[in-house]
Amino acid sequence: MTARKIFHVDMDAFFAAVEQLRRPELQGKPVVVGGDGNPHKRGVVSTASYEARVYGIHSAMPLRTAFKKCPHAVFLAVDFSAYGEYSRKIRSILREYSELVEPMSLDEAFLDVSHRPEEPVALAEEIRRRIKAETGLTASIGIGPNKLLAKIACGMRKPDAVTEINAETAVDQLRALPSTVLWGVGPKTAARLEAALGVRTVGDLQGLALEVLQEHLGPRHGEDLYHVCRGEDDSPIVTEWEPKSLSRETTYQVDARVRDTVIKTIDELAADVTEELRDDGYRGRTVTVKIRYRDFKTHTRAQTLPSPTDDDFTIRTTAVALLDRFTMDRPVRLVGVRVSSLSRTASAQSTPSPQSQDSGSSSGQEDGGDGGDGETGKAQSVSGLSSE
Ligand code: TTP
Ligand code: MG
Ligand code: MG
Repeated sequence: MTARKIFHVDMDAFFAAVEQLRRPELQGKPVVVGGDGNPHKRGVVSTASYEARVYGIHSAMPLRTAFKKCPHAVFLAVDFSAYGEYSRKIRSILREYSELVEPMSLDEAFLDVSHRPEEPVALAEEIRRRIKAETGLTASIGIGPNKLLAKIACGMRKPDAVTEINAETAVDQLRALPSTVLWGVGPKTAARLEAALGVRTVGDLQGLALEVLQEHLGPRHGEDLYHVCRGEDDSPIVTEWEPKSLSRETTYQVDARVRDTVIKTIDELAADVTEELRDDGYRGRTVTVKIRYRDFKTHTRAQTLPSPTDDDFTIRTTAVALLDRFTMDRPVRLVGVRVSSLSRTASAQSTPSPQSQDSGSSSGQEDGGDGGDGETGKAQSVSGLSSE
């Protein structure tokens, strides 16, 4: 297997950073986000700004404890919808750099950038710059040959940093870290390993024989940890990709002979498909146009875009441009537009079923006519692409 390049992107003090962005007067101040924002009521800290962390406040701490540690901190209620909006923006930026994005939580994702030509640190810096420019928020990125090391690297230096662990030096770079940075070493396992074997660091684990680990943790977990403490991990990026398509087609009442009529239809169908794509929470990468001629011969032409999109203008112009790759030597009976290679945008909540949709109904368009919204009956703007 060729070496992989994996990024782990994690936003800095995410909920608190969004709050500080929305209320600039909170910048530079200790901000604690949790519960309904009342530190005298029950509830725990979701997160604290780095200014509040100085006082020892951290996630999962009771709000009352946080208040004792820093009474002058600003306490705010959790506002998931605001954080979700930023999360979606960030994911769409990440998807511009790779199709292989695995979201882990609202503020965190793995990204496989093995195919990218850029030097990884420079690429990570570019992504951070993009996130900062387009959201106002800072992110930290860990780089590694696998998910495990990318995630550990990300946690090593925060906030606002890029950290790389490479395969050759991983064993050394991990040595001094506490054993809990590893997958499969939660507080309970860590306590057990420390009590039984005096293990505190990853280096301590690296010094143990496979059999010793298996004896204490069981055959499976013991073997996993034997590899994990050496930075070995071959788990794949699990994406949200679904190989489906969305399409619309329309059959003319009277076969179309005029090129501009077909252009107008393609544009309207593309607009409809794009609208549906957005409503269902998808982006598409491949645009296909289908033409059925009067003699029922059916041809398709497709164009794959550099990255998935739900941009109305891009999809419509791509579809219309595909008409140049057909010979318009016969009257056209049916026109279809399909967008495929779909990826889910983070905003999608429900599970729609975007199968190929062919309404089969007729549009009522006629050659040279300017009416006809296609079978959906929606009046889409045509942005000057229709006849004259
Ligand atoms: P984290 O990425 O763990 O933390 P963070 O982004 O606040 O800070 P940093 O990454 O710079 O260390 O979690 C992301 C968000 O998830 C966090 O802003 C709030 C929420 N969260 C909770 O609600 N409860 C928790 O226990 C944790 C850890 C996070
Ligand atoms: Mg974070
Ligand atoms: Mg996180």
